[in-house]
Parts: sequence; C-alpha cells; structure tokens
Amino acid sequence: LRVDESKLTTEYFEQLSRESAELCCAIVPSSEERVRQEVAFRSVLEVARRAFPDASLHHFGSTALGFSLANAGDDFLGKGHTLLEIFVRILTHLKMKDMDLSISLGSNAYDAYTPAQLVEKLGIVMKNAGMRDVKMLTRARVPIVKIRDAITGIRCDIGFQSKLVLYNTRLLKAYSRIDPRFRELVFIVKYWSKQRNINEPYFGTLSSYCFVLMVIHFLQIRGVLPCLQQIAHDGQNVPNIAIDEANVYFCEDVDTLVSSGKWTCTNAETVGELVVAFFKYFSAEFPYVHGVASVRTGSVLSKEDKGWTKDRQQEMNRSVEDPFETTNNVGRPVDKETLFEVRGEFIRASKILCSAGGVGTGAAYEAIL
Ligand code: 3AT
Ligand code: MG
Repeated sequence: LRVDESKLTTEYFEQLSRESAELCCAIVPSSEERVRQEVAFRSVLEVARRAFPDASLHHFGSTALGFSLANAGDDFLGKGHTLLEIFVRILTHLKMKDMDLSISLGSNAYDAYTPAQLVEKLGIVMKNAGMRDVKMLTRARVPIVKIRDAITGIRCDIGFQSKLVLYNTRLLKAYSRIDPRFRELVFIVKYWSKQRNINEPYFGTLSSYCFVLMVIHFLQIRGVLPCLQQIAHDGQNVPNIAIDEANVYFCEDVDTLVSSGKWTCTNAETVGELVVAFFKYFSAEFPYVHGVASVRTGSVLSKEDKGWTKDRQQEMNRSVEDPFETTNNVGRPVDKETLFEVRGEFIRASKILCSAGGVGTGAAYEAIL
C-alpha cells in the first residue's frame, strides 16, 4: 500500500471530522425509536413467557448500547439530499436496527432441550401470538428466532445466549463513556462496513461486534482509550469474577477512573485524523500473519502464544480475540475468499482517504462508502 500522506492538510482533517459528526447525527436512533424498542421488548417477553414461564429477557448488542444505526432522522432529511440518497440511506438503516435479545431460563430447561429445540419452541409461540416474519435459524452458530413485532414493526433476533453477551455489552458501554470519539468512530466504521457489504458474518465477512473490537483495540494502541480489564479498583490486583469460565472483571466505574486521574488521555487527535489512522492501521500496519488484536490486554498478542494457527490463509479469521472468552476468534467467519474482500476494502478506504486529502475536494469521507 503506497499512500502519500504528506499532502493531508489540517483543513482536510477538519472537514472529515465535520462530515463524520454530520453522518452520526443523521443516523443515531431518535427517542421515539427507543420508546418503540421498549414496547417491542415487553411484547417479546410476554410471549416468551407463554413457552417458558420463568423466562427473563435481556437486551444486548448495538440497540442496547445506543450504537445502532437507526432511521435517518429529520435532521438528515431536511438537508437537501437527493431522493436517491435518501432512499439508499433509509434502506440501509432498515437493515441496521435489529434488536438483539437474549432469554435466560432456570437451569433445568437447558437439560431438557437442545438449543435448536428451545428455538423451535419459542418460534412456535411467536407465530401463534401473531408476530410477523418468524424465522427459526436452528442451524446458526448461535441458534436464534427472528421476528418482527406486530405493533412496532421492530425486528428482533432472540436467542438463548450465554450471559457473556451481557458482560461484553457492558464493557463496550463503559468504553463509550470514556471518550466520545470512540462512538463516532464506531458509527463510521459500522456504516462503512455495511455500505461495502463486508458486515455479514453469515456470508463469511465480519460482524459489527468484530469491527467494534477492532476500533477499541486501535484506540487503545493510540492512547485514546485505556484497557479497562487491566485496571484494578484498588490499584493492586485485577480480581477474578468467573462467569462461564471467563473472567468478566473490568473497571466499570469510568467516571471515577477519569476524575481521579487514574486514566488521563494523552491523545488529542480529531475524529478525522483517527478515521484516517484507523484505516491505515488495519490495511498496512496491523501484523495479520502473527498478531492477534486483544482488547483484553490492550495490545497485540502473538498467535503462537495463543496457540492459534500461523497459516497465512487464516490471517483474518484468527486476528481478533474476544475480550472475555479468550478462545473465541471473533473474526472466525472470514475464509480464504472473503479475506481478500475484507482486506481489500480496508486498503481501498485507506487509499481514498489519503488521496482525497491531496485534492482537497468536498465530501471526502463519503467517497469511501
Ligand atoms: P448491528 O447494529 O446489529 O449490526 P451490533 O453492535 O448489534 O451490530 P452484532 O449484531 O454483531 O453487533 O452483535 C451483537 C452482540 O452479540 C454483540 C456481542 O454481545 C454478541 N456477539 C456477536 N458476535 C459475537 C461473537 N463472535 N462472539 C461473542 N459475542 C458476540
Ligand atoms: Mg445487532
């Protein structure tokens, strides 16, 4: 990858930051959207209890975090975009607002049913209760029922995931409270990945979750975010809080962390600078062959130490470690064919971002979408 960065000007980075802020403003969920989510949550819980009377329901993933890219807001619609632009965006946003829900049951239920049977039983009550578009994905890595709530029209993915998803959602939330640049970068990267069709784990590309971990890892390396799993409350040893054989401890009280001065950010880069650096990092700098991006340690680990393969074909799919479940390769869906597609998109974005700076044209950021 050859890019000439010497021509990138301060004005260019300012423009990128401005465009990023505008894009985020256009796609953050409105408060009305949140109310509708709450209504959908309650109706799913009510129906699930018909099949599993002791069920409790948990909201995780982007909609729980406020990271979802929901309906284009009025802000965006009022800004003189063409009808085609608006149409494309709305289509994209519609794909983006699935609510991730997880049911937990008394332990006996897990002995009585296989994961596929749980999903079938849930799917049947959902259909009988008049939920729309009910699909049971019994053979997915994590079996789920997909539904569209009849009243609100909100789509939900409902599964019986391990509690770890609730902890990793909380971890991401804590990071989002430390530095506002994190959330903006996540919006941009997620939006870009969906526009470029490399955000479909089911078709061998990466999940949003994987992209978010890549953003955190990058910001840790860059000194924008600390490593919350390595900071002990007492300043001494990191405790072990075991859930499903993982240590789920992390420093969640980020307000105290910042106000006490235990964490001081030394990086003053703008969002525009970070966007350019992010794409450069994952297209040219990250050591895919030997390295693993580890949010848990705030560093790049070696594949050898982790006992993960060094096979070149496996570069991407062994490169991102789950923060809690350390044997989980979050990049796993990527295979030989899609590896080139995903890497190619990073390289393309990086090249465009760096060359647009030289030309100084408008809408620089839009060019990567
Ligand atoms: P979308 O807005 O739905 O694209 P999201 O942020 O909700 O993005 P995902 O749907 O990819 O992200 O994932 C939702 C949550 O599911 C995030 C995490 O708690 C869990 N999760 C997803 N993939 C994995 C994985 N490979 N390993 C562990 N947990 C995962
Ligand atoms: Mg999701």
